[in-house]
Amino acid sequence: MESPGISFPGFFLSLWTGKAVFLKKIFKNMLPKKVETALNAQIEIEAESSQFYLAMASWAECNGLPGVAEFLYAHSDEERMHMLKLVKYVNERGGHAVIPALSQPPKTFKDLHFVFEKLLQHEILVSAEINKVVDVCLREKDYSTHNFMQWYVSEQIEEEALARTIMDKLRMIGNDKGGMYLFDRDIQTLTANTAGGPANKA
Ligand code: OFO
Repeated sequence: MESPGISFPGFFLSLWTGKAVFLKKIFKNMLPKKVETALNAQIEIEAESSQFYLAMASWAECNGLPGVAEFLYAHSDEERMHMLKLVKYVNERGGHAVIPALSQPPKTFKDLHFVFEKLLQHEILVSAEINKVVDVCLREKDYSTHNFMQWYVSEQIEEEALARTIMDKLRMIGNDKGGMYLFDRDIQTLTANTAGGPANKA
């Protein structure tokens, strides 16, 4: 009488098929190469942003603007957190997050208007770069990363809006020294608000 169940070769065949399916699942879930490259480029951009805002913070601190300095130090920390979030995501998905070399940011800035004008321009540029990453995700059909990147899309909308609000305030103040003093004091409220914002809830 034949023993019930699976034969010896059949057993190995099913084992191999199971393994193949398992491996296929793992590779299917791995980061597509083009997405990995795009995310590594974004890691560099976030790191450069952090460095750029750190240079602005240091300049503000050396120029009697402690409130602005505090705001920019916090903003620099946020950008570093954005970079780390990407680093961890790339590695978790089986890619390799590359930690980039950074270029020297400017040491001095003409004035506060110039600082925030640059900050707004930089945020607009970052938003465009994030959209490029989202575009690569869609082309590569990587819906997990597409989903992950939506956090950055929302974050950029908030950051651009904040930079525009600050620019509006500065335009109203013009070169009025008293106004500038109050601005430096009030921006600390913005620091407190952004510190509890979505960037730090991630
Ligand atoms: Fe990374 O959030 Fe702006 O740049």
